[in-house]
Amino acid sequence: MTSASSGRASDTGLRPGVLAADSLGFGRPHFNAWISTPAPAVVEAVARAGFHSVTLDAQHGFVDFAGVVDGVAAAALAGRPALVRLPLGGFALGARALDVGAAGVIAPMIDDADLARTFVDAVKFPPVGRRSWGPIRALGLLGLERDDYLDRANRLTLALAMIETGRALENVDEIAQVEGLDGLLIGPNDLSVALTQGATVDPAHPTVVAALDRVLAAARRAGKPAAIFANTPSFASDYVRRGFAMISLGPDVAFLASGAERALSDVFDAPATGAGSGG
Ligand code: 3PY
Ligand code: MG
Repeated sequence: MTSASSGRASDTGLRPGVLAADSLGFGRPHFNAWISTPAPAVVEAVARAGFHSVTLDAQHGFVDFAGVVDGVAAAALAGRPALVRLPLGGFALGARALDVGAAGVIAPMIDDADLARTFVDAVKFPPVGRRSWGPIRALGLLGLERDDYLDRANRLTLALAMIETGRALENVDEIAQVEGLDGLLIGPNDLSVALTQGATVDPAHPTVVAALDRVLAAARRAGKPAAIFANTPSFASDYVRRGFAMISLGPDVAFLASGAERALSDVFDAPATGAGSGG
C-alpha cells in the first residue's frame, strides 16, 4: 500500500484531522485503519503507518468517550482524521464525537431510511438535522471560528450508515438517498451471519459477494461513496478492484498479533550464527 498523502490541510485550508465526504473520492481508494484499543500511543502508531484515516471502534472495540477524546487527539497528532464507529443506537455519542473533533461517525446496523434519518438528525446541524451546538474541541483542532464551523460542519463531517443485514439490503436504495447521509459502509461479517441465517461468518460467502454490487450500485445512484471493512489484505485488494471508495483494515490487535508472529518466525528462520554454531 502506498503511504497516504498528508494533503488534507492544504486542500481545505484546515488543520489536519478533517475528512470531508468528497475526500473519499471515487477513483482513488482511501485506506482506513480500524482501532479497538483507545491507547493514544496505539492510535498514533497505526495512524503514522501510512493509513489515510483511522476508525475508533466504540461498538465492538474497547473505546468509550474518554477513548474517543484521546484517540481523536492522537490521530490529529499524526496528521490523520479519526472516524468513530458508534455502539448500536448510540447516536448521542456520535454528536459528542464530532464535538471533540472526530471527522465522521459510522452507525452500525442501519436497516431502513427512518433509522438513517434518526442518525442524521443527531449528527448534522439544521437545516439538515438537529445536532446540538457545542463543538468544544473541534474548533481548536480544526482551527475554525464558531460561525465558520457551523457553516462547514455538515460538509466536513461524515455520517456513514453500515449495511450489514438482509433488511438493510432490501432498503439500501432508500437508505442511500437519505439527505445528510454521506455514504454506506458494508459490514461483511454481520452481513454473512444475517444472510446465512446464522450459519457462518464468511465474507467470501456467495450471498455476501452478490450483495457487494447491489450496495455499490445503490451508492452510485445516490451519488455517494461506498466503503467496506476488509478482514484481510486479500479481501481489501478485491474491494479496491470492485471500486469501493474507502476500505477499512484491521483491527489494531490483528496488526499487533501478525507483527508479533512475524517477529517470532523471523527469529526461527534466521541463519544460526554465534554461540551455538561451533567455533
Ligand atoms: C462487520 O463486518 O460486520 C463489521 O461490522 C466490520 O467491523
Ligand atoms: Mg458488523
